Amino acid sequence: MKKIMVTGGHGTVGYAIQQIVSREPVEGYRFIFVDIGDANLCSKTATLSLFEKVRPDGVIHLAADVGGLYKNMDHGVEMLEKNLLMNMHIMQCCKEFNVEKLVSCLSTCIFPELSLSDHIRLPIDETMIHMGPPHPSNEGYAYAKRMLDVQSRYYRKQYKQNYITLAPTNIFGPNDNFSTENSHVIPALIRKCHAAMNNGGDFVVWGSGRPLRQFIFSLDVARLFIWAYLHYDEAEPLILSPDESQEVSIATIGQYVADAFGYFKPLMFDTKYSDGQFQRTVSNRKLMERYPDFKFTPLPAAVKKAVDWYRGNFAKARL
Ligand code: GFB
Repeated sequence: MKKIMVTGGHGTVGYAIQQIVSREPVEGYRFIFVDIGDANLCSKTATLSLFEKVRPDGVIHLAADVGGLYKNMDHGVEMLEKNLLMNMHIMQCCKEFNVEKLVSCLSTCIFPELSLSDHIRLPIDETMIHMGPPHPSNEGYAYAKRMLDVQSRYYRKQYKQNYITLAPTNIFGPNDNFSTENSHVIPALIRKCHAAMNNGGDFVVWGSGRPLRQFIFSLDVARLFIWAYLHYDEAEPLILSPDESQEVSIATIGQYVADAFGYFKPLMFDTKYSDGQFQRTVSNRKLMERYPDFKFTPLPAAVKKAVDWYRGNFAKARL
């Protein structure tokens, strides 16, 4: 039985992988979920000790200092430095312990900002990752993740390591980070709508609601990470996203959250908050070529699942 160590094992995607493999075991593999309680990956010593203890055959590296638009805008230094350190230590330890496969996690927010590059067009694809600067709102995080792509390819080329990278679009789902200030948009809206339902207040969406995003349900991401661990072995990143037709405005996703709660008052918009990047439409053509049978969870149903999880687990939700 081979051991796959999942870093960030109790985060949104780590939790989703736990849900999937507990119901649908992957033959020949055992999953070990670790988090900062097991080792602070910003420390090389702690990371080495973790690898000594677990001795994984494979690694799915999800651990990151991650957050939504407003955390990225206010904490660029930490998002850059902590992610560079964690990624460096994971790459080095995977080589030192002869790990047979490493799957690392990028993000679609790291691709070039359309208005800052003459070399890209929408929909963005995997070939464009370094063809211009990322959006200023999450530059620190984006450059740390871009180095993950570079480092992964260098280890493949120089040391013949089977390291791959996957680039999910905006993820949401059960056991998300629901904090008001640091979370991504959907968990933040879930928390705010829940509060509005309970205290009769307004359900306030930050910004204009006009920006566009493609969202992917965490359990879909989990299935795709497991599939990629077993079947994707290419150097180039692979975007994990529903196709362009599934792109929605922030106002629309806010309405999906309201509908899932049965909140019937009009959404309010607070435009003193930044909208961040307006649009970053990505193509999932390459994923569909590699995995044509994959079915994404329809967005309204996925939002309802996330809302239902929150309502049922409110007391233990990460706030
Ligand atoms: O998920 P999010 O915070 O980050 O979404 P990005 C930001 C968009 O949602 C902006 C609007 O247009 C916000 O104005 N929004 C509305 C809100 N209400 C809220 C709210 O209460 N909280 C938040 N956070 N947003 C992410 C990166 O960028 O892209 C992630 O931060 C990841 O790290 C992801 O890479 C793919 O979508 O702008």
